[in-house]
Amino acid sequence: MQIAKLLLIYIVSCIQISCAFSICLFQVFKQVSEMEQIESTVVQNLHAIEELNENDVELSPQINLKEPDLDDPILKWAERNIAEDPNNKIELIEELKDMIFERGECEPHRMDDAFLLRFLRARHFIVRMAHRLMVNYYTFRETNPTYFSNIDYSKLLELGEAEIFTVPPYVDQNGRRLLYFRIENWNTSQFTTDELFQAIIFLINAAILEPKHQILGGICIIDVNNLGAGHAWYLTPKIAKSMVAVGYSSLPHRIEAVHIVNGSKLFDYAFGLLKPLLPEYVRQKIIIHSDLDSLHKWVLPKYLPKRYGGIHKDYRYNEWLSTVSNNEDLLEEIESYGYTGGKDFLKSL
Ligand SMILES: *[C@@H]1O[C@H](CO)[C@@H](O)[C@H](O)[C@H]1NC(C)=O
Ligand SMILES: CC(=O)N[C@H]1CO[C@H](CO)[C@@H](O)[C@@H]1O
Repeated sequence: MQIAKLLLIYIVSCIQISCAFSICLFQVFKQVSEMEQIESTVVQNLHAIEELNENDVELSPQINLKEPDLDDPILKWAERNIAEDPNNKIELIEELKDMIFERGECEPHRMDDAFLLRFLRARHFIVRMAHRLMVNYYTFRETNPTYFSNIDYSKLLELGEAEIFTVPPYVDQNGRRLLYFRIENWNTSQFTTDELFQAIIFLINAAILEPKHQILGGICIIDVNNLGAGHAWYLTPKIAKSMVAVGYSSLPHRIEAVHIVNGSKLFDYAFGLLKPLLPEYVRQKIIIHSDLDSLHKWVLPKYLPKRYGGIHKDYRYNEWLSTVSNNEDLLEEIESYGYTGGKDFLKSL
């Protein structure tokens, strides 16, 4: 009986994952087909990162809101990889502004250069696509107010303590911010999916304030250890859609690679079904590691926690947030996102 029940749960969860993924894929396809052409450069991007070595990029837990100096090698990298050209940057920002007014599809809460630049950087300075991203961004905010407002900050802290998401205070060998997601730590009766999204969006919003992060993009490491039917129940089409929105289509950032560790049969099965359908550029960004050596080819052990064969302790994101919370400009920015009380929350850390 017990076995039959388990089997049933297993099958149902497989089906649910498949459904959710298909819908998810449909969304990805819609938004990504266009992305595909330009993102072929991103694939090279992943290889081109050797261009930067650790000597070029300093390690820093702080969020540096200043634009890189003109002689910073990161700007050369930006020119080659995301088409950021100091000679036409201002022009493109103006073009984006004009497009926002002309089309009237969104009403940005701010229109300053620094803000618009985030969208341009996330879309390789293709104005039309940066505009699309901006429309998506505001639509996402409007349709999912629970992800952005009425945040219970004590829950955000608890979630950090539970180490479901982690942002360590170091960056990887290429200067990229790392985000860890450990599914096994998610007790579904402790945190709702809304709370998970609130936390991840808050973290991304803080990270993307940094010009270096806007340029280089981030790295995501997903540990699917003990991924179970209990979690799979929550992977509804709405959640899948939100995952795509957060990961690709509706926030002004780029995820340069998603590393999956600790895969299971359940995960392999769901992913194997869908992999052939994934657009090339998304597929190339998702790397499933069967062992740690494989992960180390992408993220050097020097920039990993001990649990993944690295050298660092497990940090909580609370520690990272408390490091960045002494930055007044950053606090103002957080407030400007509409995070009421966000400033006091960060200050209290
Ligand atoms: C999950 O959270 C609930 C509610 O907070 C708690 O009662 C339960 O013991 C937790 N389960 C585990 C495995 O930690
Ligand atoms: C291959 C891999 O990443 N294995 C890890 C799976 O999860 C456990 C517990 O977190 C680790 O100890 C393993 O190294």
